[in-house]
Amino acid sequence: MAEAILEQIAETLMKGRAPQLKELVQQALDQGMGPEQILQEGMIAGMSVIGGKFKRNEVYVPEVLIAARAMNAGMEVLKPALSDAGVKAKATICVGTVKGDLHDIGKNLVCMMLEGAGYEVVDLGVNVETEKFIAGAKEHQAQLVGMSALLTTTMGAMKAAVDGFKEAGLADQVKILVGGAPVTQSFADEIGAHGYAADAATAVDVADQLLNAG
Ligand code: B1M
Repeated sequence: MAEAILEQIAETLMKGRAPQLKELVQQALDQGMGPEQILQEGMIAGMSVIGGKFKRNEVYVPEVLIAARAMNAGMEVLKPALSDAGVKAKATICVGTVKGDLHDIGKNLVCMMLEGAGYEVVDLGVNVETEKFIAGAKEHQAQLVGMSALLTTTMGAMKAAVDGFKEAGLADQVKILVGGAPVTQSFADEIGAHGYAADAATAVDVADQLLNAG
């Protein structure tokens, strides 16, 4: 019985059916199911399937965006129950596109996948200066900061931001994850970022590894 509704929640999320998902989440809560179980075994399970398919090019950006929108709709219903139950996010992550760069589609996708995996995500927006990354990480006590760059010309701003964290003495406390079309693992290593992810689904895996939050 419990398995059936959790499976339905995962399936409905994968299909991106937001209103139906809200109803199912409410139904599961009404049946007395714990909000964490609904989140982990229903919604996050569905989002993980979408993430895996996205990595294997079996689904594309629109499908992920639609599933993420459904996830957000389901979360509206689930959030009050989660906070009543004292369920905490896995960790807090600040994400932004670096200074000089206005591309935000990939960054938004990364935010959605991280949220879908149970992280509290603070979206710092685009054209984010080093100081704003640092202030954001401090204000929200983020354990990880994600930086996105889509232009070869803004990769330097990514290096400057990573250097800024080192200079501020935060490099040991706050892990830095970088990504974006021109960014590579070797560039990430060169600038001293802790992690690199080629796509939004891998960003979740790398965040889990860096934060031991799998
Ligand atoms: Co821009 N643009 N653009 N653009 N644009 C590119 C990036 C470009 C490759 C196009 C081209 O010439 N072929 C080129 C860059 C060339 C280069 O530097 N090598 C380019 C250029 C030159 C420019 C302008 C300079 C053009 C001009 O004005 N002369 C200008 C710059 C503006 C600025 O930022 N200062 C500009 C402007 C724009 C628009 C405003 C028109 C628009 C952006 C709209 C928006 O984002 N709201 C735009 C778009 C849409 C693109 C393309 C077509 C698509 C980018 C995109 O959203 N892809 C792009 C060409 C292309 O990629 N085909 C291009 C989809 C998205 C899901 O993928 O962002 O790569 P992506 O994200 C992926 C991964 O990279 C990864 O995960 C995501 C999902 O799997 N990822 C991360 C991303 N961030 C991550 C962070 C992580 C981990 C993974 O950890 C934190």
